[in-house]
Amino acid sequence: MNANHLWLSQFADCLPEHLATPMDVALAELAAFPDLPVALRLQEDLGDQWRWEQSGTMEQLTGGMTGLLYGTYARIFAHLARQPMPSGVQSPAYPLRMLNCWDNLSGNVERGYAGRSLFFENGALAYDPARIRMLARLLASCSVNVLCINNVNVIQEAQRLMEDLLPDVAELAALFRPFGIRLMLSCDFALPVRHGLSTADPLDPQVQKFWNDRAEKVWHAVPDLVGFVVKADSEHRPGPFTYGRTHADGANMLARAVKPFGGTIVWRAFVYNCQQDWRDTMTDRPKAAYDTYMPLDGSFDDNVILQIKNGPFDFQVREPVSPALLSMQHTHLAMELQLTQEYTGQQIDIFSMPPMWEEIFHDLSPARICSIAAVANIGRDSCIVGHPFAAVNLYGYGCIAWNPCTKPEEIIDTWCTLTYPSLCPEKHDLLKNLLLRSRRVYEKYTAPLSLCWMVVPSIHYGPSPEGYEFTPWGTFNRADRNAVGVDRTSKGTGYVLQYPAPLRDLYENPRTCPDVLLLFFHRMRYDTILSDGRTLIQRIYDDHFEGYEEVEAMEQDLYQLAPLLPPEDREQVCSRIILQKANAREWRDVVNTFFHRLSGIEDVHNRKIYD
Ligand code: GCW
Repeated sequence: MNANHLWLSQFADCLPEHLATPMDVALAELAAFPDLPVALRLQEDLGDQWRWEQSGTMEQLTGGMTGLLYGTYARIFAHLARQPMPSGVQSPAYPLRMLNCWDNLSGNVERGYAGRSLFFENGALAYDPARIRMLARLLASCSVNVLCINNVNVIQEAQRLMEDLLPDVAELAALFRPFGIRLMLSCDFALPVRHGLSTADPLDPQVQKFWNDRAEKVWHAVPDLVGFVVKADSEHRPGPFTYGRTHADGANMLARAVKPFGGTIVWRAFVYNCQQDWRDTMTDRPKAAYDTYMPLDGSFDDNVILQIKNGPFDFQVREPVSPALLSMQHTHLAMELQLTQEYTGQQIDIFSMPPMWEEIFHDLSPARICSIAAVANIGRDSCIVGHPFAAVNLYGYGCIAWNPCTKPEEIIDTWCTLTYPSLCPEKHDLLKNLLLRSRRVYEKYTAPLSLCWMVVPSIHYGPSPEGYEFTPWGTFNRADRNAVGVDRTSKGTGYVLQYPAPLRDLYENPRTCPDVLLLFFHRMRYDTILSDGRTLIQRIYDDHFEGYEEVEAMEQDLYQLAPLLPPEDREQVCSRIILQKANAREWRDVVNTFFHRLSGIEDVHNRKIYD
């Protein structure tokens, strides 16, 4: 594999193999651009930071070891995209810019749509070092600096990564190190039990000793490991609840074990009752994270980061910001995004995420969190990310992890320029606009008005209006012949009360609640008149029809673009848009028919809805 992939398309195909430091990588990258007269000046204490200065025809980049690397990529990108360099010291918003891989040791990737694991096969580490270097280069070029290599569901012997496979993990870590990328491991809370202890109770001294010893072994093998990611008491994973302990007890026990080595515990807050009785209307899944963690605010150790998904459910097409992210004041918080398109088209349908992230950061001040993480969308497929355009999400994630205020237009524009430099301005804009609107289009044909979870259970692709309705997952729409949605206002489940003002008041009132979030917060009759004068049912019909038509328009745009793309991308893009169109048609007809049958209300435009 060479660099003619993704956004490094104009870079040297390969870097020399034995580069020891990020500065070596920076120099090697610059060597391919002899027109750039950039001198690098190392100032160790600057770390990730860098500063670019010009005097006459000479340029100087000053930075810490990794800062020089990031500054170098910024300089080359600016050169290729013909953009100015920023002045002053550049520093990242978040010191840990994490990518979480959900890779299993079997080689399978949970919710992966880009092929098998880049790291594992058959229960062991198995990779092509050249590919790993390529991945490291891609990640470093967009500032990602932490990689958790294994699935948060630690299954199938994955515990061995902290046992006999540690030397192999160390070898992999060495490949990433020159690119300023450090590894993390997901760990199983019940590991002590696997080693013969009768308990994993975090307050048990034997358990504490077990983890202290384990941490010593792990850091001995990989001295710059960032730490452990933990999914506990979530979707049947073991955790402190089994022993009547809190999540602060569990996280702090691990945090104390890793502290002597400078380690961090990233504790995931994805905790809810996944065995809910659908008859129970009092339990409301989105309330779970806040209810579990707010009482613990302030009781986590300094080296614990609580990692909270961006929304209170689970990476749906649209969700409000998780109230736990907005409310916890005395805990280090990380926000978790999902690049792999589990609910957002599975790298078949085009879904460009930066516009969605901009909305999140509209409600969530970037300073509320101290780190950021994203579930990776990478795998062994030739283009690494499944769909060539899905690369904009990986690249874009790096951009916002460095600066969450980066505009979606800027991210997508630069990505298009770097990836497809030969497009004329007209075609460049065609692609850029297609990507910019892709999320809204997908939302219209799958989940208008935040009508989420009408998806085929387990696989999460394609429509199934009642697929989750009578299941234990807490994901109900409760559609009947008159109305749809769950009342999450103060008169309903009370979820809205978890928000601080003014968001709480905005969402509480259906007249001020943004249309796109209406059915998240409110149960509404089909004949309710919405802000634009249309009824709720008409909006459901219209959005599904429009969504499909907009996919047809995207297809036309792609047929104009396709001949100009590299052959491999052309083939992928053209075959996938056909699948996307079939998917959109299915969503349109299934969901419209479902509501038509239930409500008996006709489409005012008399379009074809099935009986
Ligand atoms: O949405 C669910 C996914 C699971 C995932 C889980 C999580 C890794 O369907 O596949 O497990 O979220 O985030 O832990």
